[in-house]
Amino acid sequence: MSLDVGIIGLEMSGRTTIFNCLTSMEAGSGRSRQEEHIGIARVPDSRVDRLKEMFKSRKAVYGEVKYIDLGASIKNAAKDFTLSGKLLSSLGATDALLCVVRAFKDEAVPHPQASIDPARDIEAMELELAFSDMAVIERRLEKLSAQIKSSRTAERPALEGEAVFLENIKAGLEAGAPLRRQALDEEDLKKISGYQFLSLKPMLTVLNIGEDELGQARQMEEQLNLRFGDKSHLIVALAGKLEMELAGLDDESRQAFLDDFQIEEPGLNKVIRTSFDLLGLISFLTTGEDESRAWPIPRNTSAPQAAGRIHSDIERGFIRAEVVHYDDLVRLGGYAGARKEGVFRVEGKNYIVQDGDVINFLFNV
Ligand SMILES: Nc1nc2c(ncn2[C@@H]2O[C@H](COP(=O)(O)OP(=O)(O)OP(=O)(O)O)[C@@H](O)[C@H]2O)c(=O)[nH]1
Ligand SMILES: [Mg+2]
Repeated sequence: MSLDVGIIGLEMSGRTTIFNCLTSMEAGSGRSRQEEHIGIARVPDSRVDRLKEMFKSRKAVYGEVKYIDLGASIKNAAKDFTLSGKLLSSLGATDALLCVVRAFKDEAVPHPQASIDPARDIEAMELELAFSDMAVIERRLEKLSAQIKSSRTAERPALEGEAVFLENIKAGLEAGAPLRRQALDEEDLKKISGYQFLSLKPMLTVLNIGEDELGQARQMEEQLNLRFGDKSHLIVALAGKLEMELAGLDDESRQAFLDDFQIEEPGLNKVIRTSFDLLGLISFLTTGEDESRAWPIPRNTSAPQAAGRIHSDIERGFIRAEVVHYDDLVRLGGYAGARKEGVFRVEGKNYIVQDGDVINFLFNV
């Protein structure tokens, strides 16, 4: 299962630069290139590397995130009907949004608003998402009102109920609350799942900072998170241009570079991991001669459903799961130790898989 993340942001904010770092691609950046790029990033997971070493697997396989750099901005799309249809259908199908906001100073790179002000730009992006959703709601309300007029009495209450509900969430949007921040219960969410609302999607805002701002990065993140963050919107700082240089180095030079700048890990890893967390995903692990591998799943996935990620046959023919947590497996040096300590368990079909479970599924087809 790969996760699809759509990259949005103002023009010349560094979207393509960050897309290139994330996916190790070399899409052309600068001067408003409007084409769409798609690339895959691995979710870094040191547990996979450790398992590969312990069990001498031939390869390591990581979870994946698919990033889509849309090229065009939502704002331009608002002026252009064909562009907006294409953009909205690409964005609507994503699992989450990554919004690039410029913080770096560089006279050579023009800013559409002519000055650098990340808070203003975050607000502007939130507004663009809200406007896009309001337009979708208005179109639906127009249709509903015609339907209500021509409907039979028995059908009317349901249609009227939908209209009231849509009016309510639209009022929320107008008052400045993105849908992800409105109190919607499971039933509400089911009602609107077909609309692919943008302000409902989890969002990661990447503050594209200059390397001279690395010292203040933490503080900038904190301030903006306090003001704009919520449980489905996180703001992280990343030095886009520096990261791009980092991505082009071999492992050894990269480490030297990180040490020089006193950076604990490449900011990209943080971005990839955070996109993953934001979506409420965890990973279970498998290991063997062939491969050690991380399998991303939503929280609260049952053992048979998790098995289904590997192959539908394993889900259908599920018998039981042999489970040992990664931490125990490593601490006790392998399966023999884990069995002796009693931390090697056999779980049935109601077991809810936990992050870091190393699992062997037994099945029958
Ligand atoms: N100094 C500096 N320049 C950067 C940074 N990130 C991007 N740039 C430059 O800013 C310009 C725009 O970057 P892009 O990555 O193309 O931005 P974009 O949002 O994809 O722009 P368009 O798609 O053209 O609207 C390029 O010339 C980049 O080299 C940064 O962190 N620091
Ligand atoms: Mg671009």
